[in-house]
Amino acid sequence: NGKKGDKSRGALVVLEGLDRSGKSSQSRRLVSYLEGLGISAELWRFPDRNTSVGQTISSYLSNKSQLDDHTIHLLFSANRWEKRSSMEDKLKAGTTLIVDRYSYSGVAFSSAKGLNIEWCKAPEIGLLAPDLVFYLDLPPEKAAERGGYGGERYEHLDFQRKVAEKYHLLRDDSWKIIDACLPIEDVQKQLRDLALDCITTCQSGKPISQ
Ligand code: T5A
Ligand code: NA
Repeated sequence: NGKKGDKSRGALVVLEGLDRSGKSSQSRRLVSYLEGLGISAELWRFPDRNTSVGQTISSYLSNKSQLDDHTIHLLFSANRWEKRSSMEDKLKAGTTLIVDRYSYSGVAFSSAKGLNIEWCKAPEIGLLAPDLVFYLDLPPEKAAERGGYGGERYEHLDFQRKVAEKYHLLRDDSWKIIDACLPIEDVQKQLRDLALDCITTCQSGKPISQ
């Protein structure tokens, strides 16, 4: 770090929250905003449904297939592991990654089904640690009203309530809790300044951690 000729690295910024909390809307806007400032930024999302693991996950989420709870948990994790080295390469090359869901989703959703939370965390160990996590905080009842749930496996109010409880156990120093009840543009304004601060910190030599 800090060696002459080293390119400053990008930031790993994650958006988390219940289904319909606005993660995809906000991630897209944030990437456009950063690009507009001339900052190299890319939008990533998990599950990444394009890989073969991702297609298995997608089929499970749309109720086209059944899998044991442990098995699907490990597939969600594998879907992050298969992207780990390309994420690291991007960050080292100076690109900021705005990631729509990450390990916190993995642990919150599976433990909400009743799986042991420590067991759920284990396969995430060694993945890249986010520099910043935006938790889009929205009461489950409000989320359910938004555009209606589309019928994927986890889109039920009682289950989303359990997921919200699990998310609250996972909160750490990298988290910023954002009031996701606000209008889209107001939420976006808050994300922008916090993301820029984080990018500056990463550029000035904060190491990538696991
Ligand atoms: N999952 C995921 C696991 O179980 N384990 C894992 O490891 C991972 C990674 C699929 C499912 O997989 C689970 C979690 C999920 O159940 P997904 O493909 O990311 O995950 O699907 P969803 O999270 O369900 O994506 P959604 O599209 O439903 O939610 P978003 O992205 O949070 O919300 P968004 O931006 O699409 O907005 C939803 C609606 O609300 C409106 C939007 O216009 C849209 O209609 N909206 C607002 N309305 C009013 N005010 C605002 N501020 C608004 N922001 C957005
Ligand atoms: Na989404």
